[in-house]
Amino acid sequence: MAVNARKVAIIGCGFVGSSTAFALMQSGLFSEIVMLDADRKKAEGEALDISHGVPFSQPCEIYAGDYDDIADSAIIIVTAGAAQKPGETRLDLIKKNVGIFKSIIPEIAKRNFKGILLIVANPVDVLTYAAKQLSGLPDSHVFGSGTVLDSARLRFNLSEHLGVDPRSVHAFIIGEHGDSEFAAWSSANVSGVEISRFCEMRGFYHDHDQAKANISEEVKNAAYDIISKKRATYYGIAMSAKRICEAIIRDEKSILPVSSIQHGRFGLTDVALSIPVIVGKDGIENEIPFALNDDELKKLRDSAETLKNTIKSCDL
Ligand code: 6V0
Repeated sequence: MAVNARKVAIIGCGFVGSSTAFALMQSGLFSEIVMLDADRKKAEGEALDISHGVPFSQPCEIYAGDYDDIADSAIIIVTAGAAQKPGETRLDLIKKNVGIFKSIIPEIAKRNFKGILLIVANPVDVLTYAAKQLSGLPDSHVFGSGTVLDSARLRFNLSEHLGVDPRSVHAFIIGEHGDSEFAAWSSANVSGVEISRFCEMRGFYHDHDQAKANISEEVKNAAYDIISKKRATYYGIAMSAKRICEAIIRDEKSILPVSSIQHGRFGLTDVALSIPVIVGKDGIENEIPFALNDDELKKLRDSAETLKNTIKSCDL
């Protein structure tokens, strides 16, 4: 089916799906937003509520639909799934959410969908791998939000620490979106200035390593922290999903740490995880020669191993 470049669909209209629709309505990227949920009334209510913001934004039709309505979307964003409960790890959710994906993804595939499938539900790396297996779409067209949110949290925390615009901070969290993720400090910089040098410029002369460790721990625990305070996280991920849609729809060739199926980079295959890639109208367009030191390479391989073991434990 031909793709309508101005149309996006969101499957799962809970906290994350509806916040994403709200962010996309304001972005002006799309003229049609279709919302689909197992609870049709929920999708209808969210679509109506968000539509009432349109007079303050740009013309956009937002409505609840079914699978026939979404088959020609440029992007289908999948947020359907059980949310993480306090004390539960992302990987605990796997069995429930793989089951949900087995009911959703074949519905998309059988309608000859030609657009991009953006996975947001958790555990996002495992579900990205599952979506690829279940959809039969090209690897470049199936990817997850991965560590785009975690990298935004890292950039934000660093920007607060260093007193600089987060947009000038270039730093990535890579690997699993979850407990085995880590900050790739060896390549982190503030517009070309190495992080430790920037710290010194701000008058922090000691314990750079401790400060970095504290910041990466805060990032890793951010979701747990927010969930313990307000039960769910949704605004940060909504902005992350919007950012990824922008890169695709405007063919920006942006470098983003989305979760992608690996084809041998750093010796990794048969797993989806986040290492920065170029994202544009054709989805994942190119890998980049992202440099890792020995310690980071080991962490990345350990993270991949964790994910592979999880993938093995689900019936895919
Ligand atoms: P929620 O508010 O419970 O919403 C989930 C929605 O999915 C509900 O409205 C359900 O009715 C719907 N749903 C369930 N099964 C189906 C189905 N088969 N078809 C259609 N709709 C269905 O959860 P919330 O929105 O808070 O979270 C959604 C998912 O996003 C969870 O897996 C979270 O863990 C995940 N997140 C991922 C993040 C990331 O960085 N990738 C960040 C935050 C949350």
